[in-house]
Amino acid sequence: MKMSFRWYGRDNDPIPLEYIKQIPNTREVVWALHNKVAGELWTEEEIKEEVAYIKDRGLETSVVESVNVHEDIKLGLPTRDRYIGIYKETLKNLANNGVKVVCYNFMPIFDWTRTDLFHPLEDGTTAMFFENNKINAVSPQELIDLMQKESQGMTMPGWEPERLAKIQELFHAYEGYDDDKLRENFKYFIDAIIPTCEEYNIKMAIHPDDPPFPIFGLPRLVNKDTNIEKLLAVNSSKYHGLTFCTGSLGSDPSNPLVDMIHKFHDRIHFMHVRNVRVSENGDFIEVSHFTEDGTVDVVGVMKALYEVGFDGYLRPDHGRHIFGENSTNVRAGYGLYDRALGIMYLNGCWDMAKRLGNR
Ligand code: CS2
Ligand code: MN
Repeated sequence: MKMSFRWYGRDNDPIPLEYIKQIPNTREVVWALHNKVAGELWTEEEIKEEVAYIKDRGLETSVVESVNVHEDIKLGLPTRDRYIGIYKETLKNLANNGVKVVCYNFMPIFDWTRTDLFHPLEDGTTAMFFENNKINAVSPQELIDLMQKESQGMTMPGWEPERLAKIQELFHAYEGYDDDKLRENFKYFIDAIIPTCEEYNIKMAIHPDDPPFPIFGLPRLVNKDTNIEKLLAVNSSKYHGLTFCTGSLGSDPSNPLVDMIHKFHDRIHFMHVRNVRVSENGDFIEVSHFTEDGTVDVVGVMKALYEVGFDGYLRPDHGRHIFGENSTNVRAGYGLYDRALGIMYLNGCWDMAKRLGNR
């Protein structure tokens, strides 16, 4: 297991790399060129510069999250071939600079969605919250306004204003799309890029839909056991794999996370470990990594990973905002302290699993 920490880049993340280096067992920074919009080429020079900046500070750069997929590819428009060509070029450039794994998603229109980015928890901290009634009461445009207001002007990856400006057109374009149609377009994309991935030794790790149920009736591909099976079956190459996010998948408590790790482990290249607390009515809030704080069996997840011999990358996913962090000084879900505490908990679970062996 290789521990990692997501970082948004210099001038774009209040957390200095020097602090990340102080978190025990953490050698890898999960990075991206966050100024890039979907469909834009990441040039070798830009990649080299970012990689050198991180490496000069003593950290590694094996994982990128995310190279976003252009909407025309998801929609299967004739222009998709051009964007697929650019995507392959970006993958080559990343691989030539030592990148091993790319996390991405295939959700129509919206990336991750929450209704409240700084919701109070009973311990005096705040965390990201998803409330079904609130989602059901707003239009897509109102949701965008709400997310933008909540984030206090910090850009949120996957929520680029350029793309969201066209929200009505996009919804129109997806009319009549169901899961099968989206999966067909996914197959076209993955079949086209896998030869490049194999040749250059760079693995694709698709992130689950977040939340794992439909928003505004849009199709979903990566949300539960049976769908993940179907998704992996579209191309049998190991280079077509998963980011297994326990927070996203765990927001649907019917997902048997431990069993799923045993079932899909040879296709899991990247782990996001996060705990959530799901209420009876399906609302969920992101809590600390401590197992008892939420509904995700974090200890069971770490034990399962040890048992299957997981040697991929792992990061704590979102954390609470604690020790004075708030909407003015951190990116929602991506503060320093709770993710660092999370790492120490995950390190502890892993070490204990190792010590006990497969007992
Ligand atoms: C998610 C996403 O794991 C996360 O932080 O909330 O933002 C994720 O990074 C993307 O969907 C992956 O493409
Ligand atoms: Mn995640």
